[in-house]
Amino acid sequence: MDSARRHADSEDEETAAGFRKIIHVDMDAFFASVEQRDDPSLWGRPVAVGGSSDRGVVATASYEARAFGVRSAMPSVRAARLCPELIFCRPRFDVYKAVSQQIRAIFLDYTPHVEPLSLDEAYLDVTADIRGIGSASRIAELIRQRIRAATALTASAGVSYNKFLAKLASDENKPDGLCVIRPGEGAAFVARLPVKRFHGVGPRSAEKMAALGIATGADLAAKDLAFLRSHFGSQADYLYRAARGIDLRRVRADRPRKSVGGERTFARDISSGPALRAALEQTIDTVWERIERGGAQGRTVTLKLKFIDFQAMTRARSLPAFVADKRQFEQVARELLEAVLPLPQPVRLMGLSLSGLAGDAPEPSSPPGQGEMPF
Ligand code: TTP
Ligand code: MG
Repeated sequence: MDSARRHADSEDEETAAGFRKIIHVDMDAFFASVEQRDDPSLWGRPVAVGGSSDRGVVATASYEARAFGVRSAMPSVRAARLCPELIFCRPRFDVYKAVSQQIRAIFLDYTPHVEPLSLDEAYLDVTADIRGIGSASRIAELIRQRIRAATALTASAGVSYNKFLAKLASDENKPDGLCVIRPGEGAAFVARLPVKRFHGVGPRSAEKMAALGIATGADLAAKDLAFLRSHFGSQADYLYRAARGIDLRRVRADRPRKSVGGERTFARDISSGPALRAALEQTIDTVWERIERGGAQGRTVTLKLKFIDFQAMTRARSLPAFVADKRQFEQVARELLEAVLPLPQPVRLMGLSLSGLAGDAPEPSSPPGQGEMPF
C-alpha cells in the first residue's frame, strides 16, 4: 500500500472511530482497598494483599505501600524489605467478586455494552447515551460517585473515543481520578507516553522496543508498518494505530447472546387474518416493553406460530443494523405475519422475539446524527 492510500485509510478509520464514546473504569488498588475498607486498623497503612511466605507474591499494594516501591507481582520477601511496616493480608476473592458484581450492575445502568477486563475494570461504550445524561464525562463522573456510594471504594475513569485511549486515560489521574481525551487529542497524548504504559505491551515487548530505540509513543509512531510487522508480527497493526491514537476494537460484552421475547396461547384458536393481526399488535406491545426495559438491542425479529395440531412454524428476518425503535420492530413483525397469510389451519399460540442481541457495541459505521453527545 502506498503511503498516500495508507494515510487516507487511517483518516477514515479515525473518523469512524471518532463517533464512539468509551469509558474505562478501574478500581483503585482494588484488593488492598477492600481490605482497608473492611478493617479500620489498616486505614492509612501500607498493605499488601498476597502471601507473606518465602514464595509469596504481592497481588496488589495499597497506595501507602506503593510509596515504598511495593508493586503487583513482586516477591513478598522483596516487598517486606522495601517496606518493613508492610502488613500482609490474605486475599478474599469472594468479597472482591461481590464488589465486582456491584460495580457491573452500576455500569449496566448506563449501557448494555460493558466489557469487563478483570474483576475491577471494564470498558463501556456509552455512545448511545441511553439515559440522556448529555456527556460521556458526566456519565463517568456519575458512575464514579455511584461506585463510591455503593461500595465505599474509589474508582478512576478514562473517557475517550476508543478503548486504547480510554484505558490510558483511566490510569492518568489515579487514584480517584478522571481524565478525558477528546477527539483530536489522542495522537499527542500517546506521543509523550512511555510505550510500557500501552495496553498489550508487556515487559518483554517493552524490552524489545527499548532495544530498537522505541521508548515513547512518538518513537513508535516514527516506525512504519513494514518495520513493525517484521519485529512484532500480528501485533504490528494494533501498535501502528495505537501510536497514532487510533484503535478500531469494539467493546465486546461478555453477556451470552440470547433473545428477548414473549408468546401467548390464545383462549380460543384464531383462524381469521384480522383476528391474527389484532393479536399480533398486542404481542408487539408486550414484547417491545420487555425489550425496552432490558435495554436489549438485536437485529433479528422472529415470529412463531403454533397450530391446533401443535406443529410450529417460525419466520425470521434479520436487519442489517439493530432494530432502531418500536415502529421498525412493528413493521418487521407485521411483514412476517402478512407473508404467511392465509394460514393453513387455526393458530393456538403466537410468539415474537428479538435476537442476535448485543452486548457488543455496534460498528461505528454511521454517525449518530444530529445532537451527537459531547465528551
Ligand atoms: P489492577 O487494576 O492492575 O491494580 P489495582 O486495582 O490493585 O491498582 P490500580 O488500578 O489503582 O493501579 O488490578 C486489579 C486487581 O487484580 C488488584 O487489586 C489485584 C489483582 N492483581 C493481581 O492479583 N496480580 C497482578 O499482577 C495484578 C496487576 C493485579
Ligand atoms: Mg485497578
